[in-house]
Amino acid sequence: MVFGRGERGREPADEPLTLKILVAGGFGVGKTTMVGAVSEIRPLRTEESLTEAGRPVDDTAGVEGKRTTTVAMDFGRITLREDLVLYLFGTPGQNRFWFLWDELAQGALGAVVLADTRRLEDCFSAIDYFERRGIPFAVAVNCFEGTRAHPVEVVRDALDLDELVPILLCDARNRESAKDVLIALVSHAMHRATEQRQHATT
Ligand SMILES: Nc1nc2c(ncn2[C@@H]2O[C@H](COP(=O)(O)OP(=O)(O)OP(=O)(O)O)[C@@H](O)[C@H]2O)c(=O)[nH]1
Ligand SMILES: [Mg+2]
Repeated sequence: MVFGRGERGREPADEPLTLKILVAGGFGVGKTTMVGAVSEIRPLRTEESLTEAGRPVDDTAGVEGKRTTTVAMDFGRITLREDLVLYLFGTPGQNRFWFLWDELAQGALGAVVLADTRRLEDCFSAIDYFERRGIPFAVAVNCFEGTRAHPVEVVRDALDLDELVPILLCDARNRESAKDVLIALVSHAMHRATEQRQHATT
């Protein structure tokens, strides 16, 4: 028992690596939907009803069926491999909840920024937030039905994204599709961490 944890009957290698991932993006882009689609535990949600009073600030254009909005966070968990577990934190989409972001972002390995090509500008502030803090992120374009399919490189140009930032088309309601986004993000973040470590030692 090299690491002296034998008395608990578990080798350190038995403990999966747990990583914190944020799911961010503008209002109504599908963050809660994505966390719910991939989570293997019943996701924690903090939804409140959208009200008539909130109509001037809550722009539901494009998601007219939307009845609720996240007021604190979503929480879910997914085991990507037996040795790799992701804890997912969905952010609230509305600007009035920005004050929660710093707390949610603490210790995050990276973030998924969900985008809707009908309202691409809604994800600018999330992208700025992660770029400024050096938090790796991937952009996932949530393909709502009836929206024009834009090639990812067109979206990359429109968002002025670095060529290394992964950008994928997805369906936030679909588990496999959302999982692919998470895998792309984790590989990107790990790759960046390795590069930074190499830079630090040379
Ligand atoms: N057609 C379609 N509808 C979707 C998709 N993803 C989400 N929706 C719907 O779009 C609406 C918004 O989804 P949410 O997951 O609540 O969005 P959100 O980003 O968490 O919203 P806020 O927390 O209020 O910012 C819901 O009515 C979903 O059912 C999608 O891929 N396709
Ligand atoms: Mg939500």
